[in-house]
Amino acid sequence: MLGFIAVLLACPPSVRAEDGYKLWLRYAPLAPSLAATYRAQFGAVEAPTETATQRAARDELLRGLAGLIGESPRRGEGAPTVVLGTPASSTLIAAFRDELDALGNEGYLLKHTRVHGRDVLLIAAPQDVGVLYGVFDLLRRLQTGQSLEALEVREKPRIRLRVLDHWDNLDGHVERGYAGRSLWDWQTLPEWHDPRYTDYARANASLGINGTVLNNVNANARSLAPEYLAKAAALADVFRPYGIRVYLSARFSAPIELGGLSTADPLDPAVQRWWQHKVDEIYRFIPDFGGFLVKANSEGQPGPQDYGRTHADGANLLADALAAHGGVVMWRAFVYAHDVPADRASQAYTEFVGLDGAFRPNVIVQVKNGPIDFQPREPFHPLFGAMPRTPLMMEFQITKEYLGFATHLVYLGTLYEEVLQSDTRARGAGSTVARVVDGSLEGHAFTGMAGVANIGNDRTWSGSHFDQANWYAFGRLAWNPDQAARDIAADWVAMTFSPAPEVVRPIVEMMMASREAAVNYMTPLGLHHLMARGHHYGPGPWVEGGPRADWTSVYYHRADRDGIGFDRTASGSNAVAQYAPAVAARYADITQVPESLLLWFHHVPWDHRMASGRSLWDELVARYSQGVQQVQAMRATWADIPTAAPEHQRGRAPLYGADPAAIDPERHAQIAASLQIQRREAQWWRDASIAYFQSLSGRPLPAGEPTPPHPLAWYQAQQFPSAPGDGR
Ligand code: GCW
Repeated sequence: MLGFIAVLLACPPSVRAEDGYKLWLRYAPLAPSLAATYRAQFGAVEAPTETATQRAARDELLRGLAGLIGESPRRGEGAPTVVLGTPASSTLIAAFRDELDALGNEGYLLKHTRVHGRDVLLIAAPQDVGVLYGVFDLLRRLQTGQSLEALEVREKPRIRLRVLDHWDNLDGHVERGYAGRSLWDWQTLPEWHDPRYTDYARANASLGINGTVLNNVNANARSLAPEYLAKAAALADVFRPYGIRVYLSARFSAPIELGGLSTADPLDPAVQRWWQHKVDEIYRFIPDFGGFLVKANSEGQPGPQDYGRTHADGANLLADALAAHGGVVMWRAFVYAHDVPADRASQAYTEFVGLDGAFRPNVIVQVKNGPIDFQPREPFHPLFGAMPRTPLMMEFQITKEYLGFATHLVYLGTLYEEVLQSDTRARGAGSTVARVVDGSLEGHAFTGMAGVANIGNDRTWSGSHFDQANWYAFGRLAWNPDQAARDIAADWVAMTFSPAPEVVRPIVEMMMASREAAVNYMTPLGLHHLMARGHHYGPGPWVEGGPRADWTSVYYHRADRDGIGFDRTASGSNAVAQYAPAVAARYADITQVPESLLLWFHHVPWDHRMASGRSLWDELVARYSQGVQQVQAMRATWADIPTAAPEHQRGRAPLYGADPAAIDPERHAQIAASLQIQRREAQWWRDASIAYFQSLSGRPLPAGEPTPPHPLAWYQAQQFPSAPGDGR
């Protein structure tokens, strides 16, 4: 009986199991020895509490320290005082004004130093928000077990707009969302401020994300109606202390739908007046409103071309209305017209490149990472480097529309890194996409990076534990696009699971190989757009017919008895010519193009000899099988990572130290189940794709390659009318 009571006391029923809600901000107790080291480095905390941002910074620091190293009555004795603030809030910090001035509005300084004989640890910044960012940086150092000796860190973001794009509809459905329903409860706003809104803001601020577009780019004009502006304003109020501005997607035809005008022509004075009044109204609701994101003349959305005007005319209309308020326009370049028979990969470039220099200074053109649509692998978009007089922002997709939804473990840090480190050669070697996006290549101060959010009301936020890493990696790269995907993964694992090397090492290896695994089992060797129609769930390399050719798979793979691949060289669509000559020459040459992009740029005979010595056909089959094997290897790695004893599971004992290589059983089991789903679906992709391509190539499978268990017709007959995230 006594024993039973002891157990009850040790595990109070109110303690929540690990469910992923806390993201990378768990602040779980560190190993006793590490905690003791840090405890000796943190004395009293001196922090201003005048503004909401100051309070957020102080509260986060105290929360983090309490969780990681514990409350200690002895804390403070002989340890440096932690001083938070700006030159305006602290005379001590004012002495560092010169150093701080160089850090801009959002930078910060972390410094262990002596001031007037006092031992201090400074978290200092020109503005309050920098102090908040500095707190998160310092806590990250603790969470990842880094030394604080001789701490001296100066940071400022390399990119100005670091935004999440939510494709959330007013009815709560999230287009291409696999994490439940929209986080925004439009029904209970503006009165009810769900605490999740604050945690969302904290998580974003921990990465330096400073903007959020609340609604889908396939926009409903009603988002701009007063009742929804009041709701958006309530969210803006919650986010403001965390340095996050609210933006809205604007429907180009809103003057007709909301204003009752007969036209949305950007050159019509009545239309111009309507937008000016609308923008003035928005700023009455949201004084620091960020601006508009616009999808126009793309996939059926209205736009300036409906009136014979250009994308620049459309963007400038909105830019002029926003300019006096300091707002911006993020105008998307994701366009491909219905009536243009050209290779879809070439259309955005064709429509935009001639508009270089035609946009107002507060317009930034938002370009997807590749020329088609967030495929498992694409070459970088040819617009990067091709519009030197126009600020271009990057659009990555964080939600995994084409990479296995929320169940497949696919770390996107490596995809983002591959794109950002691609060399456009626009101004000679070293003209990376990162340097286009951070403005350094052409000297632009107006810069941005957007990520299509993978966030919903699922308890894990992102639909799975590992998809949190993609939100995390996006945010870290938006702050500094030259960070290494591997380092970011290591930080995320340490913060999310445990800083024990036995945990970090194998999980980082899994993550680093995971995107290539998905490429292999879905679209190897430069293949693309082979998914099922509409919902995009699962393989559909046979998709043909329907409203438009470039929504089919056969348009992209062009496989027949002789070969496979899209000829984008001079003998084909010549889309390759949109790249700078040095890049174009490499991609156009079948002996130089990387095999990873072979079938993107070339139509290749099945007998073509690959680097491995195999024929293209044999290589294709081998890659599909390799992808499945890679997922199998991830499962084995995961199974080897032990789960924690119950006291660790409840966060009552240090994860690191007592049982260093342990993960709580809840998350371990859920991830194991996801990997099982991924294994099954990778096999399905392999088998269906091989069955289909074999029906065209007519070739036997290489020795040892298992025959797909079903005939092609079986795979083609599979229907998934309820797959999540559909566009509608
Ligand atoms: O990736 C595709 C999606 C659409 C999306 C579109 C876009 C918001 O399938 O659902 O629409 O791109 O980026 O506009």
